[in-house]
Formats: sequence, structure tokens, C-alpha cells
Amino acid sequence: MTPVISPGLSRRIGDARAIVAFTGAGVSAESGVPTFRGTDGIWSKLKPEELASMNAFLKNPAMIWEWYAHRKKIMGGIAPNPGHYALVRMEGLAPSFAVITQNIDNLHRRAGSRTVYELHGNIERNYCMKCGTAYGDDFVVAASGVPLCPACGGLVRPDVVWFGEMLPEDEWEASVRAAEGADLFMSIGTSAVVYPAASLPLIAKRSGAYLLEINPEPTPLTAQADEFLQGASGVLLPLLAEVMEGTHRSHG
Ligand code: BJW
Repeated sequence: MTPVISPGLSRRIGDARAIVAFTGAGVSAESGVPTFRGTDGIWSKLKPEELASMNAFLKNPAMIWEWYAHRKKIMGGIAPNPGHYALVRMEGLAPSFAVITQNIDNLHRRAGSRTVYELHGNIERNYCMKCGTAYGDDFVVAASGVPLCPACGGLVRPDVVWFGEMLPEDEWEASVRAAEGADLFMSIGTSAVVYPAASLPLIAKRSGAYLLEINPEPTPLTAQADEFLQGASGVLLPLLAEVMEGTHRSHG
């Protein structure tokens, strides 16, 4: 059953000056992108470190590229869902609004979100590990197999963040600033177990934000949340956007 948005939460949403939407794989699930963890997750059979790490890539670049080629294909054939579009509507109304995403699928930007911080990279970008030259997907698809840099012969890899790697510094710093300045912080569709990203809701709460979590299942964050809305983001986010639009209409 879809939870009702309480009058208290409606007031919070209407009054919020700085809103952050922190998103994970669950937000793209209704677009057809498999999540990582859980029974249907892509890691229910494989260990994350065996695929999403530099060791795994160096050990078997062909296998890792096959995995990414498969996922690039899935992500090429999908579209943003009502959850992504609801965040765009909210951004149009809030004085300050940022999407901080762990997703690499580019769906927030494709939906029209303007302020998007990508913490774990973007699957549509690639770069040479030796000289740093950036490559688009056309190059990778044309290479078929393990792409090598035409400039220096180095291995080309997807521009995503693997386990044990640092997050992009600019995106991370901007995300921390946004979390510290938020008065409403929404953690949406993430299992909240991968750090340092998972520390952002706690940073926001410590800085005074109201912490709202949206997920069909409780997570390790749920006990810290001020409010937990249990359900799918593609259903709940449009309801929140509607509430926000109503508040703004009534304020004239
Ligand atoms: C729905 C829904 C619907 C479903 N609507 N919701 C011990 C303690 C603490 C930290 C560590 C530790 N040991 C190691 C670490 C560090 C490590 C880490 O956090 N590990 C933990 C897992 C133990 N972190 C790192 O290594 C990070 N770097 C780092 O720490 O740098 C410093 C450092 C440097 C050098 C040495 C040591 C430290 C980097 C992390 C990079 C993560 N990368 C990945 C792969 C990206 C590339 C790719 O995709 O190929 O990012 S892992 C994967 O997990 C991906 C995701 O962005 C990330 C988070 O997953 P997410 O989004 O939460 O997805 P799920 O599947 O877990 O959850 C989906 C949720 O949706 C579920 O809750 C569902 O219920 C819900 N849902 N349908 C709403 N319709």
C-alpha cells in the first residue's frame, strides 16, 4: 500500500529552502536497470570485488569489458521513469536543489535535472589508464573487445569508481557542501552501505537537515531517518512533487 504523505511532511517539503535528493540503484530499477544487492541484484551471484575493482580489471580486462558492454547495452535502451521526472519538477520549485547520485546511468541528466553530482562516475564515459585521454562510447563499441588507446596503447577503462578507488574530488566536495546546507535530505533507493557516499545522509542530519528515506525495504539508515516512506520511488516521488506544487500554488 502506498503511504500517505503526512501533513507534517507536506509542511517540511513546502518550507524547505535547500533540498538534496541522494539516489541509488533503486531509483533506476523502474527504468529496467538491475540493482546491485538483494535477491534480484546483479551481485546476488557474483562478489562485487570480483567485478568492480582494479584487480579484477587487470586480471581479466576482456571479462570486465564484456560485463560493461552488456550493461552499456541495457542502459542505452532505457529511459528515465516518473521518479526521475518528479525530481526535475521539484528542482524547478525549490530555491536550492541538488541531486547527488551513486548511479552511473546518466538518467537524472537525461530527465532534465540540472544540478547533478555523480559520485561513482558515468558509464557513457571512458578513459585511458595510461595517458588519461577521454573516449566516448562510439570508440569503445567500434573497438569490440578490450579497447586500447590509439594515442599511447594503454588500456581504456570505463569512467566509473571501483572499490578501493577515490571518488571524484570536485563531485564529493560539492556533495558534502550540499549535504551540510540541506534542510531536507532525501535518501532514495539506496541500500546505504557503500562508503563514503553512505555518510552523506548522516552529515546532513548532523548539520540539521530533516532526513527522509524512501525505499521498499528498510536499510541500515532507516533507524536514523526522521521519516521512512516505504515504497517505490517511481510512485512516491511524484506524490511529493505534487505536494510541493500544491504548496507553491497556495503561496501564490
Ligand atoms: C528501490 C526500488 C524502487 C529497489 N524504488 N528503491 C568497511 C567499512 C566501510 C567502508 C569500507 C569497508 N571496506 C571497504 C570499504 C570502502 C568501500 C565500501 O564502502 N565497502 C562496503 C561495501 C563495505 N568503498 C570504496 O571502496 C569507495 N572508495 C573509497 O572508500 O575510497 C577511499 C579508499 C581509497 C583507497 C583505499 C581504501 C579506501 C568506492 C566505492 C565505489 C562503489 N562503486 C560501485 C560500482 C560502480 C561502477 C559500476 O556500476 O560498475 O557503485 S559499487 C555499487 O554500489 C555502485 C553503487 O553506486 C553502489 C551503491 O549501491 P546502491 O545504489 O545503494 O544499490 P543497491 O543495489 O545496494 O541498493 C538498491 C536499493 O534500492 C535497495 O535498498 C532496494 O531495496 C531499493 N529499491 N527497487 C526505490 N522501485
